Amino acid sequence: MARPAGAAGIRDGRGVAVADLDADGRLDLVINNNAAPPTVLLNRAPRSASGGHWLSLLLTGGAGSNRDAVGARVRLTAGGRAQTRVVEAGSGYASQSSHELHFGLASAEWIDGLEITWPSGRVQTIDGADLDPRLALDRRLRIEEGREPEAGTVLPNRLLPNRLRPQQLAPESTSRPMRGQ
Ligand SMILES: [Ca+2]
Repeated sequence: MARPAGAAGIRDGRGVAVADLDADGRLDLVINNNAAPPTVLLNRAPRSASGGHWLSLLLTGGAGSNRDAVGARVRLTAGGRAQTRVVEAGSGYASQSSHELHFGLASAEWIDGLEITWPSGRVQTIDGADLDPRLALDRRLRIEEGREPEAGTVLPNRLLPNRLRPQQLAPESTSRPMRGQ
């Protein structure tokens, strides 16, 4: 799929990291190249007709856990489906993906619930009914161990350093779903 997606290249790629660099709900790629600048691929896939909703969680561990919450497991239930993600470190060669956990929610309009198993062993459950609807969809949300998400924990919709934007951002109007430099 690399060529039709616009992600094929002749550089000597080594590591690859996954992150939603512009926080638009579509996961992007950074490829670490040997003796060459990295390749940044921004995902420009059309928004799904099913809604394309998403939620991204950045966990902060408390007492008994590491601060980046590496090893935490999140089970999210929405739209009649359960998804599980784990905060990982060192999952790729010479690269590190974002610690944020990305959940694709398709047409789901709300979160039924979250269950977080922290590295400390604490199991934290969050009822979707208790979640402010402004927090629950199409957002980056920070959750601190043992605390309920609040309005102030919504993160800015931008991870990409401004200095990268002029060279690396593909125009929104591109017809290809992914485009590289
Ligand atoms: Ca993105």
